[in-house]
Amino acid sequence: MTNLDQHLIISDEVKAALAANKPVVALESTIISHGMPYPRNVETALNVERVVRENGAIPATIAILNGKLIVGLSAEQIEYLGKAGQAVIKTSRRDIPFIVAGKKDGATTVASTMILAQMAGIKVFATGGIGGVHRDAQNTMDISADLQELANTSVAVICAGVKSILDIGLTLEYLETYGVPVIGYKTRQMPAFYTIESGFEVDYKLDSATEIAQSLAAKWQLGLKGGVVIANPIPKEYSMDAKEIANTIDQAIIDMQAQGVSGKDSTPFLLARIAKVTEGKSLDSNIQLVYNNAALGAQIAQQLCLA
Ligand code: PSU
Ligand code: MN
Repeated sequence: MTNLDQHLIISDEVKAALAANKPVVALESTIISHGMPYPRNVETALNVERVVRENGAIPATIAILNGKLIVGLSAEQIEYLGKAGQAVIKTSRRDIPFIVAGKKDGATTVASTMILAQMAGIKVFATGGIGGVHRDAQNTMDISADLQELANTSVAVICAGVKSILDIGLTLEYLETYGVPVIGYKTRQMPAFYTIESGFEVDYKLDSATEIAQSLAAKWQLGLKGGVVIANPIPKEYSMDAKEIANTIDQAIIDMQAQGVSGKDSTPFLLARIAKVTEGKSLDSNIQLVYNNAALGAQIAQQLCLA
């Protein structure tokens, strides 16, 4: 057994798919434990897997359980994580060694899901939103480790853009500095998660999964390592009113500061607060955009197998 093999468990289904060059889509688990309340988180996670299958790929939900890096969770394991919720440790790159050595449970963020996906040989990962440069980062230095992972780890991440709990402009600048391409799927604008438009432009507008897969293949064939952000706007029928969500987010950030919440607790706090204030409307939108990303992820993964 290699050093890695003693820690990494890939489900039989995912292993067989990868060996046969069949499309696989990685899915994260912090969105389950910290991003949504139980039981809708579990229901959503299982539906996301179904959407990936319906679109022709094999889902691989990723987490750390009892210190093992698991790629391809079972439905029971998803239920367990969803029920445990915030009791499970939100695990980014720097947390991984402690969760493994301590045989603990860890919900993987975008950053750590990318790391585990790469270990398993998965190149496409679908989620809701990525972390980024937080508002007021010039004072707090709060910049998600997701961005450094995108700079270094060769996995494509399909998301609905960047939520305006973050500074969207600074997040795009950071990605540019680190050479991370940002593709808009059928759009020239960086979407803002709950809404289709943010006022910021993306680098490239591509209109098909085939073109996106060809660009990914070209990047990695050239040895240009690192991730790619594929920004897929929320479907119009589920998008929220831009003013309403902007006001809600502004107020949520004020509440967060008043309560002294910071660091890795910021994102989960803001997501829960926004869902509460919008009476679940934001949660409905959030769930729908994840399904939309899962479908596109599966299509890109398929095309990448052919590229
Ligand atoms: N954004 C969302 N939903 C989420 C997250 C971000 O809309 O669930 C989670 C993801 O797992 C992401 C993490 O990787 O939060 C970023 O946290 P931080 O900003 O602490 O790096
Ligand atoms: Mn942070």
